[in-house]
Amino acid sequence: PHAVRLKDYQPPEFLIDRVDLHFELDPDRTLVESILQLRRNPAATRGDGSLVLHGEQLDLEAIEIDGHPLTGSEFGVDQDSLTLHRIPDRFSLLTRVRIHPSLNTALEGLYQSGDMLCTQCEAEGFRRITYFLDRPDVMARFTTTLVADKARFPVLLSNGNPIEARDLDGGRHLVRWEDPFPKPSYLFALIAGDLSAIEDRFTTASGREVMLKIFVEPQNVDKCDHAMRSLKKAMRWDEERFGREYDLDIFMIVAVSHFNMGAMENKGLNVFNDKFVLARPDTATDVDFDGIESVIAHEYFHNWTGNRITCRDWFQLSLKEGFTVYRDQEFSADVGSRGVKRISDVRLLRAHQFSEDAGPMAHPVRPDSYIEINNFYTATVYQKGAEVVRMQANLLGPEAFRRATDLYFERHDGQAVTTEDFVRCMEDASGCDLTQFRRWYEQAGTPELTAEGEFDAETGVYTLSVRQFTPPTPGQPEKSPFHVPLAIGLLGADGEDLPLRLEGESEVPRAGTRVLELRKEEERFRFVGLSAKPVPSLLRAFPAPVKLRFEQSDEDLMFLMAHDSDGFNRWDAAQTLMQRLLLTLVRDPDHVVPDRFCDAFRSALLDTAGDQALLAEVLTLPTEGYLADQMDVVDVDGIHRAHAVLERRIGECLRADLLGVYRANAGDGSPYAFTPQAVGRRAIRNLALHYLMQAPDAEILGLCQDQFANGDNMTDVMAALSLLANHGGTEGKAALEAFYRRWSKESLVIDKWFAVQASCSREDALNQVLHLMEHPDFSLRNPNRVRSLIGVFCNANQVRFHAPDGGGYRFLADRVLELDPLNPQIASRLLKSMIRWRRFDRVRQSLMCAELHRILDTEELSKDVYEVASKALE
Ligand code: DPP
Ligand code: ZN
Repeated sequence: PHAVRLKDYQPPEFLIDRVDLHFELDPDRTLVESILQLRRNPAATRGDGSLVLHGEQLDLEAIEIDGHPLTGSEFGVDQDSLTLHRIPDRFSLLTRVRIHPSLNTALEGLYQSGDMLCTQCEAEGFRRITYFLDRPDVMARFTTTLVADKARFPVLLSNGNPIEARDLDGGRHLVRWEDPFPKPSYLFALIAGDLSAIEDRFTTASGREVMLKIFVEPQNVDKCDHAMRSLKKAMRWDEERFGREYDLDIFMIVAVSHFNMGAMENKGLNVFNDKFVLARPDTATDVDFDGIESVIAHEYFHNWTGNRITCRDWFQLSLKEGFTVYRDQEFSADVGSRGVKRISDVRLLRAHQFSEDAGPMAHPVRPDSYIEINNFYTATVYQKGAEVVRMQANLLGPEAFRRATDLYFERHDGQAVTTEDFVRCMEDASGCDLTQFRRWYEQAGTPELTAEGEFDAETGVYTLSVRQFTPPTPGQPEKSPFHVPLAIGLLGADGEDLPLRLEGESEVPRAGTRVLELRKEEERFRFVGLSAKPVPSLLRAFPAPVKLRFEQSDEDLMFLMAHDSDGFNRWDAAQTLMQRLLLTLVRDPDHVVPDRFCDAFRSALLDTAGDQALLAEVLTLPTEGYLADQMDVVDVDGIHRAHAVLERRIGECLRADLLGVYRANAGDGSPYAFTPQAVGRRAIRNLALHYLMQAPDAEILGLCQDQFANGDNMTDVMAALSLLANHGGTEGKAALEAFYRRWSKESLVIDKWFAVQASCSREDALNQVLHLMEHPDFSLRNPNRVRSLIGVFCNANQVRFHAPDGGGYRFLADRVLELDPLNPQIASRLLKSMIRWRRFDRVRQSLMCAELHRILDTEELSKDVYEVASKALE
């Protein structure tokens, strides 16, 4: 397999103005007739007179140019292309191919999910449907005609507006769709099935009436209300915040149960993993409700950031994904709790993106090469990409940023562009110089800031020195300094923010946060006019995706935890304190958890003034995985033990207070509501139960069993089930059995049942997982099921996955090799849990290495798995 490089980009030699597709749908054998209107691209250099179209796994039955069938010498076909020799500058190409949806286990192109047929074309799936220039800078107008058996497939959907529907002979029917907007092939979609829909309407700001429909399998029609509410909220928000209106007469969402990704923003016809559509209070948790709201918004927002304006090539993926993630994060912050949203986004970034940046697959937000693009739908492109947009928004300020996005939409509507075009709009609308800032797109790696503070009591000057260093990443041994916005505050002895006046400034600014800009490798900031040594609060609201090293005493951290006006930094101070204590416990198992830690924890717990959801975040320990990232050599068992010791200690020494919090936050009998207040109440209550259950007596166990049996919503039931399963014994077993009996018909709930067992840290976890692979409900063909059992075990059960006998590694490699021929995307995604092998001790290193070699030595690996395994071993 060879790498594709950004520097080799060439504009397409031909453009496609119109596409007419005609499908005769059949799960085993679908006929696809395509008529393309092609013309030479005036902006391209002339090649050798032939044209190569993409196409994979297509049985070609007919081919014509301008109505004339081609002879064998006029074209050539191989595994992944169709070459036309000697072509005119403008012509119409007809091809007729057969494809086989029921055999398509990769879930790319047209495939079967249960009884329906559906498509996934991003990034390069359209070439499995017909011959095409399957690249995002070829934008065409599509008309799609679908013909199928009417009883079996009464609903036939594609992009755009429906323009014709009629019955045909033989029990078949025909539906025709027309999409007036030019689009790249990756945004094509079709759906055929026996589906039910809920409907609603939306009137846009300019008075356009839009029909909204969510299609699901009939048994799920009672689980769509939350998705519809979320959609309408997102549509309104995008009008208000970004001035973006919807542009077709109909907007459709379809829930599919076999899906590689979260969801897909196809024009006018978003196709979703059903996990991000279906929710009822008794089947879905608060986390699920939250995920649905943000993924519905994300895909809807793509209509402008992705569809109307798309990517020139796949190296620009973050142009649409980073920006759209930023937009969905802002949406969630506006409709929910901004502080909690920021914390959970940063938690995710630190857990996944920072570790990606520190591993063998590290790449810039705009990568410069790939072997398989599907491997680059990453935390770096998505989450770090969103941070890079956020930094620009903050550097410009809200008004200039809005002018800049308006300019972007106006200047590039209907085009396929680059991240450079985006940054230029930011500059042109604001006058800011982002020359150095562009390095955030070009250089991989997480910058490490080292800060030092010094107070001179005589002059009243506080000097903050900041150095930046970015460690080498594959292919980038040396880095240039980044342009880093630093939002900081200084607290006085009373806990209030002080005014931050830099040396040389005559005016005294208002007290509060100030944004400094770090551009050099090392800079010094001198704050004057201070009467006593302040307590610094650095990186407020996390202004840049960086790591910070700053020696701050436990006392200062506790002070920040209690007083910082920035909620994010109150949380971060608590996390740093807990992390310090946990790492001390890892190094020294005899270390005693100090009383003052429990006191600080208690006073935070009993502070009823604040937001409960925020409090739950503050009082949640860093995960074992995150602690692992803080060590030079991961001590898997030490971390697990330390984590357990601290959780048990909290449960014991705060028993009465935790019980009080548990009781005080019981529901008031009103029905489930997905509001920030109600979510916060459940979060803090379940966190209290979590600590109490670390060393439960009969009373606590009884509470947990009662919550499991009588909880009226899945958030509470799942919290209790997970605690009981970890507790084990007859109680754990009984709960798991009861849960399965109750929910055996609800596939998304059964995913939770698999996941809870896969994440169980009991010693026999791997055996349990192996046993569950034999369960009649387990299937390697369903990505959600694979992720629930195998993915959760390998990623969320650190101590068992990394068992010193190598059993976890062998298990993962076996699964990767089993999955690769079926679904390479899912196989390679799983394999990523083993690529950071260098961070472990020698024994584990060699065990992981051996498994990676075993994979790499296997014949006929997919490009997906080959790329990950080979880069891991480089
Ligand atoms: N559907 C995926 C997403 O929205 C890829 N575009 O992120
Ligand atoms: Zn997206």
